[in-house]
Amino acid sequence: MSYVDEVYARVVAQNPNEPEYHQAVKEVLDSLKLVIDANEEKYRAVSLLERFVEPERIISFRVPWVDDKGNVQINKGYRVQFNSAIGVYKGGLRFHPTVNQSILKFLGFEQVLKNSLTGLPIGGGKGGSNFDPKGKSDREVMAFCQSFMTELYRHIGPNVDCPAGDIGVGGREIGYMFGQYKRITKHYEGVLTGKGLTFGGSLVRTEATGYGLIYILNEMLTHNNHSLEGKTVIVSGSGNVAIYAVEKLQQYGAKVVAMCDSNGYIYDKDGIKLDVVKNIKEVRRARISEYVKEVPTAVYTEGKGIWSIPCDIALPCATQNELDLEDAKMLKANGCIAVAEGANMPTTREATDYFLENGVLFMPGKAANAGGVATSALEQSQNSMRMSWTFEEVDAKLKDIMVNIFAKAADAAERYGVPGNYVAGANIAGFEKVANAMMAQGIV
Ligand code: NDP
Ligand code: 2IT
Repeated sequence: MSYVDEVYARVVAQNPNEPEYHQAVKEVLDSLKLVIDANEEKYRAVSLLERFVEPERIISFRVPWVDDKGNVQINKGYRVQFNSAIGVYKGGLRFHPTVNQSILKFLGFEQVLKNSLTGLPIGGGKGGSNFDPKGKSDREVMAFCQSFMTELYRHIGPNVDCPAGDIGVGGREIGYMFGQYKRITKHYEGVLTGKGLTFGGSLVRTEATGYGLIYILNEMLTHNNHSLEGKTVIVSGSGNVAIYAVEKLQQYGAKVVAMCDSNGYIYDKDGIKLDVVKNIKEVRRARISEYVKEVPTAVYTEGKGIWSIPCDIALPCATQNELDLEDAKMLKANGCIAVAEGANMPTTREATDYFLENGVLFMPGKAANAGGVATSALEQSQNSMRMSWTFEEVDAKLKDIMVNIFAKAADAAERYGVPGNYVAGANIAGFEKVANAMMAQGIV
């Protein structure tokens, strides 16, 4: 058995019932095969791959809090500190009822390679809770965040581990957690990113993942003789990533015709009115179905099905495994030329392979959505310097980082004889830096 297959078999045997984690590891190891085979003896001698797939540490704790009716609620809390070879653990916190160890390990594993690709000195981690912020009052969300941080604070710090937002964790939650961290530790420091602008947040962090996605998409299209101008686009989700992807797409002259949430999707043939979506999602925290009340010419459909709408470009920006083989075939049949992942692992393995084998340009999440964490790292830098850069300065750095990520993925794909395969390219380029740092630091 090859070294890669051996390590994958070991991951499956030692981590039962963790399908998302298996999926992420398999995709990465498969595309690293060429690199690993070329260095097999060197890596085997120090069990590099076995260490690469094993989180350095997983912290798991209970989160008790009291709801508005006076009932005691208990949730699970986690932090996966995956790999610190190239920097302080960095990665988001997800609050969603589906959160479990498998999902956080897959996200932490992806984060290690993503953070490496940014070129910035950040290690990889991920955390969160099965708490569902949906339908909770502000006070309940605050009570939960304070309790969560009362345990988490002892495991994090600006030179230890620096969490940020993800699904269900935005500016409101980061604010409550920052307040509690400061209260407990008496340290005013950049321990979380995505903070409000009045207390250490960075301009562009809110927009960064969505904007970065479009910067790298634009780069991929340009290199393949296409452009965004006049293209019809579907963006799934209607959260932080989706909203700012749509904003930047519209600035580039593309037309977004569909968005969704977990209940259903909207189709607006005239182009999505983003101010309406922002008001529904960012202000009222309501459902996307409300859109058709304000734009009666649009259509709302309950349930899945967003990928059945014809488009030139598809950007999955909601959650893992939201686009499967059937969807991929439908997109291709309808003329889709490019897919870029705003979310983490939104495309199933079968669908990814289908795109790659059928000439659809495909940019994987660890490259495509790295603009968020990259701008988080820029926030950390500003906090350390006790300075803040202007919107234009941060945006220019973000654009540069995304252009560089494209170049790294494209170059690694070329070097290993799979030109245009940005999945392999991103995995290889991300891995090379981490592996090099791990080799240099000995058996730790
Ligand atoms: P938000 O919580 O802001 O938005 C998530 C969106 O996805 C919502 O519209 C939500 O709908 C939808 N969604 C979530 N779960 C499901 C589901 N099971 N089925 C269908 N729709 C669903 O999260 P973000 O926008 O921050 O994150 C979206 C994705 O981007 C995630 O995969 C995240 O890991 C990734 N990401 C985020 C970054 C960031 O900076 N925020 C950085 C890099 C990646 P509903 O409201 O109904 O739940
Ligand atoms: O998946 C991700 O990259 C994020 N949720 C952002 C992490 C961060 O530290 O900004």
